[in-house]
Amino acid sequence: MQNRVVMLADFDYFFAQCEELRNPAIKDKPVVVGVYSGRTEESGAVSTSNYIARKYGVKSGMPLFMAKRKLEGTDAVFLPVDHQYYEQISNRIMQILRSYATSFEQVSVDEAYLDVTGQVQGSFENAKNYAEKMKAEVKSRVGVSFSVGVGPNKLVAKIACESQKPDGLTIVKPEEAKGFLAPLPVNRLLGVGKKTSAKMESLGIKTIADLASYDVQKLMAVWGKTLGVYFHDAANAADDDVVQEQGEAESISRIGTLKQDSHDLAFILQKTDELTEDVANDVTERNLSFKQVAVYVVLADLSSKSRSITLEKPARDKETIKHYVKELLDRFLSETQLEVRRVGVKVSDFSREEPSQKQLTSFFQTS
Ligand code: DCP
Ligand code: CA
Ligand code: CA
Repeated sequence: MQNRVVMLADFDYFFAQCEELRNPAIKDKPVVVGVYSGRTEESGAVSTSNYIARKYGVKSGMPLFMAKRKLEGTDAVFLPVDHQYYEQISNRIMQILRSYATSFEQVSVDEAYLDVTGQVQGSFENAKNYAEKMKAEVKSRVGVSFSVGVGPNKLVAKIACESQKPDGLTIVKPEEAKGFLAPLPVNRLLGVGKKTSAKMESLGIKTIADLASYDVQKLMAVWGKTLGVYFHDAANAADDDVVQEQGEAESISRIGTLKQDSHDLAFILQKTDELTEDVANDVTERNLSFKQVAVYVVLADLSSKSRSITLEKPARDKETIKHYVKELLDRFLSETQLEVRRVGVKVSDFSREEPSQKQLTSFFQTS
């Protein structure tokens, strides 16, 4: 297999950093974001906290009353989670990160893998500059910092990223990967939880180096073929899991309101052309092709209608969208006297060249 350059980006103290973003006045104080269960004012758990609060011993998952106790006498700020807002910020960052990668895989609200092999010509020296540029762009455009791990595969990138936070950039070259993992405890590997690491310890396996040199046949005898081989490979820094988008969006759309209600095709097309630009950019960034184009119309009486067309073969360009949007709108306007108030453009029925290899990591995602 070709030498890959894979990155993991993980946003720093994410929910708390989002709160600092909209209220910079709290930046120098301990900030704790929590889920309030609502029973009493005190009950609930810490989602996350900024690094100032962490110095006092606050941790994710800790009961809020305990965090309050640890921060007694400070000017700590406690805030309830606002998932919608964090998702908005996350989407803006993800969109920028996506443009840096050949393939992109968002794994959670604050984490994504990027395959940048082509962009950096397989060079880990180039990858450093590239990651710095990416971090700087997100910082200046969104205002959020994140940590990056760079490695020859997802497994190494992830552990590299965890090793230096916040605002970290850790690069592990292919020839360094095994040595980098060697001294770490086995529970740093995805899929090695409390039970497994206890079992491993009873076999004399504590570090990843212990696991790497353990007889793979014996591992298979204990954990079965799939897991046994996985543990062996992972400990040896081997992972050929590809970076690929999960749960692809079913459609991409934009909607907007006309400056004034209108029945004039040319006037309405000015708006839909603008919307099409955005839709087409998203399509390009996600490396998709679509087979369906639709327009959505809200009329002056506030009734809404949509019209769609299925293409004979997949398309990916802006002009195709514009062409069919015009055709659909033209036909639609001939069927009604009412003026149009809002319009939307949507493409769907996506396809993309995708490797169909079953992912080992999805095996663990439920645990
Ligand atoms: N989260 C949560 N409850 C947890 C752990 C995390 O609600 N027990 C939420 C809040 C975090 C977000 O998920 O901001 C991302 O989790 P991370 O584990 O990446 O932690 P942070 O981003 O907060 O901190 P770090 O800087 O260590 O990545
Ligand atoms: Ca994070
Ligand atoms: Ca994370």
